[in-house]
Amino acid sequence: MLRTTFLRPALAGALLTSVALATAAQAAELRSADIHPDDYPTVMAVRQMAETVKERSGGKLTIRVYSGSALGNENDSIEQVKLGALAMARVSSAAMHNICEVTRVPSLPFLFRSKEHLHAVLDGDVGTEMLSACEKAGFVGLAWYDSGSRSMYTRNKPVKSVADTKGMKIRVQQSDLSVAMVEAIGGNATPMPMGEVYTALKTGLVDAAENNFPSYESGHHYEVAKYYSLTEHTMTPEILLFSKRQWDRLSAADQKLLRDAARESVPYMRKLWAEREAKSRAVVEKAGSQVVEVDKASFQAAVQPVYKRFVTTPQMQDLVKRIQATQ
Ligand code: GTR
Repeated sequence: MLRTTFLRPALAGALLTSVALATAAQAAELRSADIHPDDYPTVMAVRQMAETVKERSGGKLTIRVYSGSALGNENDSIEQVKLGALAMARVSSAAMHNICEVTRVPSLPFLFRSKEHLHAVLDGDVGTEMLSACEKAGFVGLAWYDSGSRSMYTRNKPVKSVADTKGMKIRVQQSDLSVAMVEAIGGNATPMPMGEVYTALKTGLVDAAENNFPSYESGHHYEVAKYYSLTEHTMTPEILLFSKRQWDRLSAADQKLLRDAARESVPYMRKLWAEREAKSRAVVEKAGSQVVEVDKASFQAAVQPVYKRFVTTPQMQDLVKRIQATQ
């Protein structure tokens, strides 16, 4: 039985409604959360997956996507997925770092040489192994989605080399690895959810943040931090998670259908992502953001200790080696 007492009243209501509907119509509505708005590639890709699932199941299985943080921030969604109150969540894999340590691997700084290298890894055995690594923690990984490269952006002065980040207050995702990366470049890391970053930058609670072009643009961070420095320090991918509790109640045929539909949404997502990256960059530049070239080698040298500290198990060491050897 689900412990709905853990949930907010609205959420518990939605859950009961969907359970009731499922019983009435002998159909199951799966709910999926995303913090991004409707026109963001992650949301559009899961909606496409939903169409595939609906069509192939003859309407028996449906997925309703709640975008724009309607079900809370990423940590809230992850918690609900773990409890089985929510079927799916598309989150940054960084939001899983402290829950399932293997997910730290694809966030290691300067690990991927290019987008092609990232895709080769995520589409191969290493990607599959990392996707399935969180089952014990309660999460079935359905797909990796693109998130480009994350770069540093600042309010007051452009960052050109690692000397410039010394002493800066820098917002990071809520992950020990992200905190350590910023500390390694001399910054003071301030972890917080994405929804608080705009105000933190605007009020000067932080001097800087880091993200890809689409999130820098869609979160309006460019309005309050106009120097975007191409540090490209990590290529942390997005991950589509399914609740293990709900998964175990599905038939093998439905599980296969969901896995296939998720996998098939990946090429569509990548196409949307490439378009959105270019579009977002154009939007922010038009609005006055300065895109700055940096001394990347200085950042790369500074973050090396992070590998030793966070690549802690034989499995993670093996994954890193295989990633580095992937052509
Ligand atoms: C974005 C990612 C979000 C969120 C955000 C953040 O790139 O798509 O899921 O994790 O970064 O920095 O919090």
